[in-house]
Amino acid sequence: MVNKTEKIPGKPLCVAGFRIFRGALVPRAQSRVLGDILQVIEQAPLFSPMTPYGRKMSVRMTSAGRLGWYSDRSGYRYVDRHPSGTSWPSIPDSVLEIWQVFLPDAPQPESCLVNYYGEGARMGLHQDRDEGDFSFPVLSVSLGDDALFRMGGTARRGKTSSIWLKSGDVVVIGGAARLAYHGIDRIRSGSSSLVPGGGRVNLTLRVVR
Ligand code: MD3
Ligand code: FE
Repeated sequence: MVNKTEKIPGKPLCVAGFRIFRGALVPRAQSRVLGDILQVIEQAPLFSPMTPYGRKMSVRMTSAGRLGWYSDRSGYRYVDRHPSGTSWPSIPDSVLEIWQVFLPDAPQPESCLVNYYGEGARMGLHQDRDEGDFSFPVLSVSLGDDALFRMGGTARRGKTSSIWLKSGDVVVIGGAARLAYHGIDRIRSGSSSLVPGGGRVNLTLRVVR
């Protein structure tokens, strides 16, 4: 149910190691994965992390797997529990299957971050550097509304370029791109009817160590 055909967008993001597989998940697969993620959210409800600077993030989050990403006044980090005190639900098989197809030689992911973007939610330009090991790629799955994704290089002030990520797109980020600055500028609200109540769900699978 996963098409592993690489479709580089018209205006490619020219950073080595950034690979986008447009429409890798057919609609039936998108529904199955989303259904499994809605069950994760039932067990580990979405919350709005506080940045170390004391601002509430507009993206709501939760996680599956041994470790989940967390942030508060003490900083960004991976923790083994949801803020409620229970351990994170396990990563659904439908999600592990996608990792297996794209990264058959990598170890199993230890974390599946679930990002929910409602109307007006965004994610500022940042690097992902809270993991102990950057040698394995990160895999992202987009579900629901279109998102304007921006990516630069490894320097904060470098040039950036943008592409729209759509429901069913899979992105594999490795090599030089692993430490590139990136963010989500905005969501095209109402562009997809996949997520009940609207919005966008992004899954980010990682080997954390
Ligand atoms: C490029 N999430 O959770 S996923 C994040 O759509 C995050 O929710 C975005 O950035 C989202 O940290 C983007 C695609 C992605 C993930 C990791 C990357 C792109 C990346 C790491 C390095 C460079
Ligand atoms: Fe990120």
